[in-house]
Amino acid sequence: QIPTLTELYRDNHLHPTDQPLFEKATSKFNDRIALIRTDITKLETDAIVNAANESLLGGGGVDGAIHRAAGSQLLDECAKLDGCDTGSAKITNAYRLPCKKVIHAVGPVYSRAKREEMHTKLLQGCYTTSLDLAAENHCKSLAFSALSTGIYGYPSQEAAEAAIGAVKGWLEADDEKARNIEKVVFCSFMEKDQKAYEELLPRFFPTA
Ligand code: AR6
Repeated sequence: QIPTLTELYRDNHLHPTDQPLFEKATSKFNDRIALIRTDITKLETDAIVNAANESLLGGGGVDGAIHRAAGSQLLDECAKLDGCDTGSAKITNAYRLPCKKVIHAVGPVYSRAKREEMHTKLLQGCYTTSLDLAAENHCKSLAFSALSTGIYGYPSQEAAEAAIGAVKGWLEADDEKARNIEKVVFCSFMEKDQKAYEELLPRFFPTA
C-alpha cells in the first residue's frame, strides 16, 4: 500500500510541494525512507543535512540557501565550531528554518585522479556521522541534501549509490541509535539526482 501524498506530508511533517514524492512499500525499512524533490530549507524534518565545506562558514549551492533562510545567527554558531573534516559533520541549531537542527556535512570534492573507494568512504562518512548526530540529538527524522553532487562535482549515480548504501547499512545495524530514527528523507533538487534515487532506491530496498 503506497500512501497518498497528503498522508505522507501529514505523517512526515514535510512541507507540501507540487514536486513528485516517491516512497515504495518494500523491505523492512521502506517505511523509514522517503524521496522528495524540493528546496530543503522548506522541510520540517527534525534535522536537515547541509552540504558544507571544511570552513563551515557558508558558501554557494544548498549551503548558501540554508544560511540565507536560517539568518545570520547560524553563521555565528558555525564560526565557533572550528571547521569540520571532509567525510564528517557537525550539528547546530536551525534558527529561522522550520527544522530543529542543521547538520553540516563536508563531502569530498570529486576528482577522477583520486581513488574511487576513498571518495566513497568519505562521502559515506558524511551520511553515517550525520545519522549518529541526529540520533544523539534526539532527532527522529532527517533530510539529506545530495551531498557533493553540485559544486563538488560528484556524479549523481555514484553519489546516490554511496548515500543509500551508507544509510541502509546504518539502519540495519539496528542498535539503539538506529531504532531512534523514524524517517530518512533523501531531498534532491536537480532532476538528475532525483532520477538516480528513483532508480537506485528500489534496488537497495527491493519489493519482497
Ligand atoms: N535544496 C535542496 N538541494 C539543493 C538546494 C536547495 N535549496 N540548492 C542546491 N541543492 P552543492 P556540494 C542541491 O553545490 O556539491 C558550497 O559552496 C544541488 O542540486 O550545494 O557538496 C559549500 O559551501 C546538489 O544536488 O554542494 C561547499 O563549498 C546538492 O544540493 C560546496 O558548495 C549539493 O550541491 C559543496 O559542494
